[in-house]
Amino acid sequence: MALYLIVLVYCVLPSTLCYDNAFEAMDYLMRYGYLAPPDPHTGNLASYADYEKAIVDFQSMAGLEATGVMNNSTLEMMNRPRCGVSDKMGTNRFSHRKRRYALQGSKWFSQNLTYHIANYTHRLQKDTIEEHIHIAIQMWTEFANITFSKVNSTTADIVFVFANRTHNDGYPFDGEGGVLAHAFFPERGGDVHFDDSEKWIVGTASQGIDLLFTAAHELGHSLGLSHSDNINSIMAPIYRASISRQHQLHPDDMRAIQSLYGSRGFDIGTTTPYEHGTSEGHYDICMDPVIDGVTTTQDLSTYFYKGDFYWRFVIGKRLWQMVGYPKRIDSSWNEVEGAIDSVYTTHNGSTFFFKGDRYWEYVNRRFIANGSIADKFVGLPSNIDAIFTWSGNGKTYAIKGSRYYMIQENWHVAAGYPKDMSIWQGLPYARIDAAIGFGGNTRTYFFSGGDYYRFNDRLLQVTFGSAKFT
Ligand SMILES: [Ca+2]
Ligand SMILES: [Ca+2]
Ligand SMILES: [Zn+2]
Ligand SMILES: [Zn+2]
Repeated sequence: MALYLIVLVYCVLPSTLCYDNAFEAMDYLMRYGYLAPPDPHTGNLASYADYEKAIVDFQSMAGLEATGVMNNSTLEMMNRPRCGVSDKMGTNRFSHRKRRYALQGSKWFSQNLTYHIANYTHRLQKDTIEEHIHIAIQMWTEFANITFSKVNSTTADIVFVFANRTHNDGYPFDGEGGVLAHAFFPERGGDVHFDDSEKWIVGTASQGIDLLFTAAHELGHSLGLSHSDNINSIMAPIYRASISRQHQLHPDDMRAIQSLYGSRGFDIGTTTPYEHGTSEGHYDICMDPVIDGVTTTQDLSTYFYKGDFYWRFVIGKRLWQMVGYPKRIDSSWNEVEGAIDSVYTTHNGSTFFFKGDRYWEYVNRRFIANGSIADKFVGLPSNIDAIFTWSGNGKTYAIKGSRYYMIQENWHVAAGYPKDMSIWQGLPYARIDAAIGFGGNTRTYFFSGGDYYRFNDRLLQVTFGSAKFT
C-alpha cells in the first residue's frame, strides 16, 4: 500500500513540486477535511478529480485564486499557523455560495454558560490570561443573547486548557507553529485547548500568536460555529497577524452567532444560515416547554415531542439542542399519525409510540410493527400520559391520570396494578405529561405543564422540584 500511495502522489501532482511538499499537501487536505483519507480496506486514494476539487476548495477557503493547481502560494498558505479544527465540519460547504459563515450543527441549549481556566501558559501572567479570555468571551456575548460566568470547576461547560503535544483527546499538538489551538463543538463539550508550544502574546507585542484572537476564534467553535470562508472573519481557519489585531467580530461572525442564539439589542440582520435540514414548525420548545413525550432512542439521540413536531437533543454536560428543529414527527417516523400521547425506549432499543388505543414500534427510525395497545400491552388502558423505564428496579411504568401501571417482560400489566400516584412523593398529582430516565440512570425526569421534576431513583425523592424546563 505504501508504494501505491507514493506512485499516486507523483501522478496527481505537477512535476515542478518536490515529493515532500506533495505528500505534505495531500496530508493537509485530508487532515482538514478536503480530501477523503485512503480507503482502509483497499488503500485506494481519492481520484485526480477529487484532488483537484480539494485544491479548489482549499484555495477558495484561503482566499487564493481557485485554480485547482498546486502552486507555491497554495503551499505557503498550507504552512501558515492555523486552527486545528477541520474546515469541512457540518455544513454544505463550497457549493457556489456567497462567502460566509458556517454552522457545525449543534448549539448549547442553555444560553447561560460557565467557563473555567484549568491552567496557564508560563509565557504570560495569570491575570493577563484571565483578562484576555474574558475579553474574548465578551466579543461574542456583546452581540449574541448568551452569558458566561467564570467558575472554578472542571465541570464548567467550557474549560480552557494549555497543553503540549499529546494531551489525551486524540488530537496531539505539533510544537511551535502549525496548529495553534482547537476546540470542541457544543455536542462534544465545548472545551478549548491551546498549544502551549506557541509564543503566546497579547497587546502590541510583535512576534508571536495573539491569545485574545485565538481564544475568540476557538470560542466560536465552542458555541457551534464552523470555519468561515470569509477570510476577514474571526472564524477563518488560517491565522493572519493583521486580522488578529482587530479584536472585534466581523459582521459575518455576528450573523453566525445571532443565527444560533439570537441578538442582544443589536441585530445584524437575517440571512438564511446553512445548516442541517430545515425546521418546519414555529414552536420554540424552550419558550413553551409543555411536551407530550420524550425518549432516548437506541442511537442515544434524545427527542422531545409536542403536537405534530419533534426536537432533537443530545445529553452532554448539559442538554443541548440540535439546529434545524422542530420537524414533523411523520417526516421521521412515517407511520405515526400526528401528536402522540407518550413514548419510551426499551432496554433492547425498541421505541414504542402510544396514541389513543394504538402503538407503533421502531428501532431508531426503522419501523418494526404497530397494533392495538389492548392486544400487546394487556391490561394497559388507552390514552396513557407517560411511560418510562425506572432505573430504581429496571421496570417499565405507564402513567394515566392518578394511576400507574407496571409492565412486565411479556408486555402485560403486572398483577396488583394500577396503583395510586401518591406513592411518587413530590410529583404533581395526576398531572404528568412525560417521563424519562437521564443522568447515568440514577434520575428520572417527570415533565408537567412546562416544569420538570427530577426524581432521585436511589433516594426515592424529588431532588429538584418544579424548575423551569429551560
Ligand atoms: Ca502548534
Ligand atoms: Ca404525554
Ligand atoms: Zn477554528
Ligand atoms: Zn486538545
